[in-house]
Amino acid sequence: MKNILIIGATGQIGSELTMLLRKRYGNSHVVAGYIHGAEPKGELAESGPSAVVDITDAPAIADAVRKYDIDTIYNLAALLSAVAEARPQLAWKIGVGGLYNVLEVAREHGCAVFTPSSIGSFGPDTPHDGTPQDTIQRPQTIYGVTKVTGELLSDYYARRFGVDTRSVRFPGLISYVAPPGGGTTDYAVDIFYSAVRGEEFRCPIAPGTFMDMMYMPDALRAAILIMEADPTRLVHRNSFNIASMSFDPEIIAAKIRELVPGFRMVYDVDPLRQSIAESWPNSLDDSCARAEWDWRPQYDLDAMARDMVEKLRVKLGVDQNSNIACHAC
Ligand code: AKB
Repeated sequence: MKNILIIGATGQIGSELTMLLRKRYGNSHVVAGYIHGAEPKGELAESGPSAVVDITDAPAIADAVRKYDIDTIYNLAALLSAVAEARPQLAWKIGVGGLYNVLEVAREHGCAVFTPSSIGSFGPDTPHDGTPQDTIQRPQTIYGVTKVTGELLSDYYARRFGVDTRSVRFPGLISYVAPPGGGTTDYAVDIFYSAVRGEEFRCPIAPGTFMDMMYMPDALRAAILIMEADPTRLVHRNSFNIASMSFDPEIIAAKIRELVPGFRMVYDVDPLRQSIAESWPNSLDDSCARAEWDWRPQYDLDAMARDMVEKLRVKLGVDQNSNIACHAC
């Protein structure tokens, strides 16, 4: 990777991945692509180049690729699972039409492409425990349909045109820098904000509903590692199961209570998110990623929860002992 374009650079993953890639490859070599209304701010805006790149606008992608001599594209544009159900046509336009635009530009300009897939690419017929790398993928959400299509289309471009496409299936991502917005797994982020603010958390997912989750530093490492992996070792490309932890709301609430005594959670189950969660795996088998590009997570539930609480206390200006916003600090 010499010059990198990130499409969706101001989102939950993009805002952190852009900064990490700038540290690794040099600020001027990583272009933050964004859409109007989601402009980069602060360090993200000041530390390197940025460009308006709407994934539904193929000429705009090609212009940025030419202007910055791009050889690698991180395609992070997507509507997450719950919002995608409210706007299925837009989800397809961005998830599949957008990916097609990226792949065509990559084919013409010789770029490598990373496009995340998701645990959402699986469905109710998939084995739910230890979900294998290669298994049934019959999702019932438009989000999942776009993700499976994206996996197939990316593999097609690799086989047919030699485009270097690679991907991982992200679990729910837990982070404190930018909010996720619109996913089924968002509760695992929101619960930390409520706990650190000293508020009761209304959980939209029912007890006993397990999903794979991952702390953002591991997800970012995976996205970089897979793109730097030796291609001769890759049996798979689009897309690799990766995993680090799996929990239900009871387990994460109990873990948070160890760090924030007195934390309260009640259930207010959202039928849409609950039905999506039930159709997804409980836990993935990531042995192919481990074997083909040495994937290993660094954060388990305990390490993730400790870091999240610590970082959010600083971000929200909350006193560690009282868990009350401390405006004098
Ligand atoms: C979502 O919940 O939609 C995403 C995902 C697991 O892909 N976080």
